[in-house]
Amino acid sequence: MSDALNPETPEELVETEEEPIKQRKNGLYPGVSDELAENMKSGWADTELHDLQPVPQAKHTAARRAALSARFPGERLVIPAGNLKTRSNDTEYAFRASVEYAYLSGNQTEDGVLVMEPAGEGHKTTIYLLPRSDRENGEFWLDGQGELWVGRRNSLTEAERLYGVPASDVRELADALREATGPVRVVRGYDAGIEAALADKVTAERDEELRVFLSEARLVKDEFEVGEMQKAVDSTVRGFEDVVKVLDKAEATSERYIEGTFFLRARVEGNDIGYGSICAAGPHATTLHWVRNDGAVRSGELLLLDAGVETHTYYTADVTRTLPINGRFDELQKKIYDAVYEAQEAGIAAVQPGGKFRDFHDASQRVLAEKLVEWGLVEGPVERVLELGLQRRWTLHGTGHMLGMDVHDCAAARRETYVDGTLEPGMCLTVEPGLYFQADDITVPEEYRGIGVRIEDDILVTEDGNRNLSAALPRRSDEVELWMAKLKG
Ligand SMILES: [Mn+2]
Repeated sequence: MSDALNPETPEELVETEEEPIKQRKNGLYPGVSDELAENMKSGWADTELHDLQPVPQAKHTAARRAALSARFPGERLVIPAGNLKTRSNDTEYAFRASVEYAYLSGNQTEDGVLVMEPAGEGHKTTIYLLPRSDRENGEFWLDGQGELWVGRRNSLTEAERLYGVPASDVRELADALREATGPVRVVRGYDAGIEAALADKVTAERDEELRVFLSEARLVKDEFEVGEMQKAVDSTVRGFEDVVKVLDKAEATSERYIEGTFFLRARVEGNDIGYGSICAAGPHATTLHWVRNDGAVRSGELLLLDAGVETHTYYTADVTRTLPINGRFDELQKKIYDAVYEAQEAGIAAVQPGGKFRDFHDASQRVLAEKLVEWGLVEGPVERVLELGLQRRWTLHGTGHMLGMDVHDCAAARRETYVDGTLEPGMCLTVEPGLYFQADDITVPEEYRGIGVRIEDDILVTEDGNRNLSAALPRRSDEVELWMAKLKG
């Protein structure tokens, strides 16, 4: 990429502490000749797009805003997208808009802010964005956020067409918010500038109520969201197939080959991976969030791959398969795998509308506790093990979570609507039991040590039961072997 060291870059564009490029607006750029400055103002075609259609989710975002409006009548609601975060010097981390903002607007642009202002019985919504760069004042090519550097933006008129709400210049928003009167709430944690402008008007308690409402609003997915979830899962299925096809290359290199292979699929078909891929070969499978992915991949061991593609609209899959690297489970691997499979079957069967969220966890844990007692790893009876939670030395984590725009979606929802809540059609969650025998666990026979198995699928609650969105990936041990044999050719 081009930077300050590039000899083509005029010396005066080097960012200094005293005078960051972003602040050098409205002319007077030392070292730029008047002739060049004048020359750069003109000779640019009008590229305004006149035939834009609304984004596909526009009618759904309108319904979501209507629900929010009804919950907070008469109050100004401020939902920021967030700002770029510096990685080093003038490079930034890849930007991901806040889910609250993307959910309500359909837009994902840095520095964007959605404002819902009380009007009549409801609210008037405005999306605040950085408009197209001004060619007259030089910001187009001299400012770090100039379109010449970061690419063409939508004009505010284009944004209105795309998102179905009026659009305004975000640079004027902080002042407007400072001057505004009346009750206001902001989604915190994304935009320090906007929060500072509202500092003496908001309280943490009231802002938290807004955040909780938006988290709970996402518990039940609408039709558009379910379609996006399926897209995310379908791409993820292809990513898993990609990985099986290159296991020999991973054996020749490291887990990184698996990570890179899945990432390629995620970037080509979606926006990104939904979370750091866990590419855990051999004993790494017993580390729940193994994302270093720098270990050896060995024939005869298992690969635990936990990965998900995120769609362009931010919906992510979250799928795990535990695969024999050489294509065949050995006897002990199969025994442990089949136990986890049985636990997952029991868990999936417990995902029912009207049932408790907790039911699938309890169903899976019971099966795993039974197996551990049966294998002599923990003393029965099973009821005692479950009551004391003794199975958890090897089952380690909860059996699943809500899934959507965040991999652990709806995290701010209250206990009574989520963890202690009741399942409803349109909810989407993972069922992911596992068994993990740490390499240094001397309470289990030596041959168990270093084996970790998890199977994770994405389950939609339907009117009459559930649908496994990731059913295209085989789960039963014999079907996994057949599938791998076919892919490896
Ligand atoms: Mn998960």
